[in-house]
Amino acid sequence: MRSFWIEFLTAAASHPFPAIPGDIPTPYDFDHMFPNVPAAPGMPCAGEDRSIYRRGARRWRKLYRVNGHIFQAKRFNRRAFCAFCQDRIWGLGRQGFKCIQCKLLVHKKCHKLVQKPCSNEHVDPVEVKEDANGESTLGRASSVRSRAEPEPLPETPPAPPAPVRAEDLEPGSQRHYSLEDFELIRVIGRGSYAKVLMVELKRTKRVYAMKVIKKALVTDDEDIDWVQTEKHVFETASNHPFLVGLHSCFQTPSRLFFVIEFVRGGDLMFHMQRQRRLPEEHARFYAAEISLALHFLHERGVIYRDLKLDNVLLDHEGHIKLTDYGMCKEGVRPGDTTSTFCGTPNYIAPEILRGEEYGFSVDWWALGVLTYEMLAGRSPFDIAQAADNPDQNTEDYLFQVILEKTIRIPRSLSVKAASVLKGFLNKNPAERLGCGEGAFLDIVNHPFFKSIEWEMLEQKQVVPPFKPRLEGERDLANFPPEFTDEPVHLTPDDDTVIADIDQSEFEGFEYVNPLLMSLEDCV
Ligand code: C58
Repeated sequence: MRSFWIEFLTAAASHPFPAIPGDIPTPYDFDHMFPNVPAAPGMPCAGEDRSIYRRGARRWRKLYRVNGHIFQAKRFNRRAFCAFCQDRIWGLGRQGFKCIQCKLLVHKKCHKLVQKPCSNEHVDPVEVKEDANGESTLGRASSVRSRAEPEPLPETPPAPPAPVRAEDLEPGSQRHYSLEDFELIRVIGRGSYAKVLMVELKRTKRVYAMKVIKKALVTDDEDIDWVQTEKHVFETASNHPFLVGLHSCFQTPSRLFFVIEFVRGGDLMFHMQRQRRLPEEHARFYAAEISLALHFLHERGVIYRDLKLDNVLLDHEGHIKLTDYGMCKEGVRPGDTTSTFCGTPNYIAPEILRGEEYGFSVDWWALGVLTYEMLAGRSPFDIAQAADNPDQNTEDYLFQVILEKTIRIPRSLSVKAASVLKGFLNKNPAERLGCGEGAFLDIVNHPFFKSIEWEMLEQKQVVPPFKPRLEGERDLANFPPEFTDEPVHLTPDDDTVIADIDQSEFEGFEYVNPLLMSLEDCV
């Protein structure tokens, strides 16, 4: 008999969506949203609703339990032999299973036949823990630093290779960047695997976002695949106006760095917190620009899988740009499907929850959730009223609601808006808007989008409905305030951790975007 567990990693919770109508915070009163003191650290304040916090995306991994073993699918680079049939484990993909406790290696096809019980079942049970955010986590999630924890001493940057200047190189060859080239300004975001900083390239004084990933967290084979995917998607995305582009990649012994073009106007979550809900005209504009970005990715075989308010950034004019390609799936052809259980709880499509194979449809579902949030000022699966009942405040309950509850559309919305929401939020992916025969044309031709001039929109020729107020290049007014006191430095490298990292896995990670390089030289 096969059973599987689903392990997941949590991200830091962050700032709340104002829960009370009319209670629109000004940029400066976030610290006073919940003026009372919680009964105990980590407990909610009176009136605090945990369902409204930002939640990070996660990748779940399936764990197969047989005879006390807890197997996880693995790809093996080196010689590995099956403990059951003694044959070599080889081939492409994740051909083998490894027990996370006793490290036993077997073929996927042999794992159910293993007779030998796990030798150290008692040692490392995968138990449910509560992390600092009150979110339940399993196993590996304990390696996730919570925001409440103070960071240790500043990092002395590892000795960089002798700096090479662009002028010293042969024409056509490019230098790589290193941590030394950047001034770290502040922390602007955090996910389950990554921390995102605002940085300045010292030479040009230009500002960038820098996504920092600890190698120790990505040493699993499937995680390394994911780093490659993120880089490929960045390369593709650099050609689209509504997707953030990559400036460069580099590494230190402990970390990987993605230097990303900086988008200054904050994210849609932050803007929604000020607006409460958006006029239909505004929501239509954002939903249409997002549709173009998703369609561009889909045409290139990429499922985005992490559309949410936090990942929709606004540029200085008010156009959108999607960020974070860490959840993307690449190499998907029309009709192809995948089955990884991943995403951010509130936006996960029913087909993923049902454990079905899925394709691009999951992104259109997430666009439905996001558009609903823009128009209604709350999630379609709002379980705010259930926040006091612990049984109804769990992820399982949220998933049950996504799977079963009929979505109620506020009567204040127009017929066309209600229709587009019902279209995207169809629980059957085969019937969902954007997923049928007509696919993208069905979205383009939907009455809700009638006033959109799609070609003009894609060329950024349509004036956005809202222009973020920005004083200067480094104006912080549009940024979520929750990271303001967080120290910006990186923790020092730990030699024992580094010793366990197989650096060959990250060979060739360095990259410089030739287009952005030449732009830089213009200044
Ligand atoms: C924004 N939600 S990738 C902060 N978080 C992030 N911002 C940007 N990229 C990423 N220009 C993130 C996160 C990623 C993965 C882990 C979770 C957080 C970004 C990229 C390019 C700006 C930001 C909110 C925000 C937007 C703009 C400035 C400051 C904060």
